[in-house]
Amino acid sequence: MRLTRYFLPVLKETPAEAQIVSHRLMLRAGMIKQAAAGIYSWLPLGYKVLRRIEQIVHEEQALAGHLAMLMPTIQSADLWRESGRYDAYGEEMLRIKDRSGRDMLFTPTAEELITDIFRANVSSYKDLPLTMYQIQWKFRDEIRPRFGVMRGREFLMKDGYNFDLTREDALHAYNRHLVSYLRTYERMGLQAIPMRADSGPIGGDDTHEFLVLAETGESEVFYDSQITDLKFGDREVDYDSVEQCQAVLEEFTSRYARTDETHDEAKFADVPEERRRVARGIEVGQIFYFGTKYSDALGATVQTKDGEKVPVHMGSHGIGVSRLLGAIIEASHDDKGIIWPEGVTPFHCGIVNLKQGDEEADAACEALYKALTAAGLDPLYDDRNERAGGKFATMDLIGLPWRITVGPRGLKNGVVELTSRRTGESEEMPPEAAVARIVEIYAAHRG
Ligand code: 5CA
Repeated sequence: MRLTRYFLPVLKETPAEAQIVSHRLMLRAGMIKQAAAGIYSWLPLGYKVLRRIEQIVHEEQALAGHLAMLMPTIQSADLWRESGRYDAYGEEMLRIKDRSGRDMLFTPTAEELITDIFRANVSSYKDLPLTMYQIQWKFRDEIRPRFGVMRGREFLMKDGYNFDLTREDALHAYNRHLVSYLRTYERMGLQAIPMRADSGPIGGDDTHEFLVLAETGESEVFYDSQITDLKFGDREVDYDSVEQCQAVLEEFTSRYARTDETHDEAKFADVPEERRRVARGIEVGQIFYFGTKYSDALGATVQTKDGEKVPVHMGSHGIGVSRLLGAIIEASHDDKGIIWPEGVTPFHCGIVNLKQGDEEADAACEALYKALTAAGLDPLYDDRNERAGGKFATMDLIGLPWRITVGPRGLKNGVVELTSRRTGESEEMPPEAAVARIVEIYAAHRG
């Protein structure tokens, strides 16, 4: 993409309404624009990151054997009356009437609708296990929408639902989701710690939230510092293996890590004092096992081998897709702007032409742009007629992890400069070497 043809409405001033750094930076970098309280338009740069995050979620869900689908945002109230949640959900649910006066609502989550699809189509144990998910907009009429996309009213969520014959099978699905989520967040450059939590309006006994540690997080968290040393890394886990998934769950949940809702001072006191941490975190996902709560209410049963009719065991599993942009920025920025992890960056690298209009500099930038594009990468070429300082400031603000700087002086010696946004370190090298380096870096980040 050439910057002169892009829509990047960066702001020079810090927007007064934004209280936390991710919200400020998303507004300043021209990624989002508020349309109403807690409701945002996604401008091209923000939408690009949102899609990168969605892509990682889709790839990791496919690996775990989960099926992508899509359910409507507007749903009939009838199903929600059947489950008893139409009244129980309270003021957070946005209720709508259609022209014939029928009660409709904007989906805050989708346990009812997916269970209805299941009961209409599945009747035998032979069709289990089954896990389907969607990435779809949700609406929750939060009392205090704030911090930009972190606590929106409209927000994008990945919500997945497992259907299993037995409690054991459903717990395996729970563990499988935990493994898959650990991989998903790490690919986004995040450490998200599973913490024992409270199940709220979704219901059920077993639930873990995934929290990214950040001072601006809305949840207070209590944990054993050893947990931050755990990395999923590139280990191989067979998703069909009950033992392997169970082992990962045990490894990642055996140390004390809880949100304030489930915190237990007495148990926390067992953690050696020097390892006890009280901090804040951003909840980027949650997994639930709730057994037959919805299948009982809606009559979703299957026939067992012996011909007996039993309710299916279910769980649901959510990732805060739009919230993740805020969480990633909270975890990765400096005073100049965003620092995107390679896994989610909107463009793979920036090309800064120090002397637009100089024949050689222009030609070198064009050649770089073509070579990177031919290698399957997506560069952003700052081809504006602006001074170098302004171009650097824009690149630093929007946070592309790598920048190639091209100027007449370097070109005389046959070199351009490759700079890391994270470390600020620069290295001079021939243009072809810079392309090769960037290709190599991203080869390691392909799914
Ligand atoms: N049905 C279940 C799992 S599919 C469910 O709704 N879970 S949830 O309530 O925990 O939401 C899943 C994730 O969505 C949360 O972990 C959080 O990251 C994100 N989320 C929830 N509310 C908001 C909000 N108001 N703004 C942005 N993200 C949100």
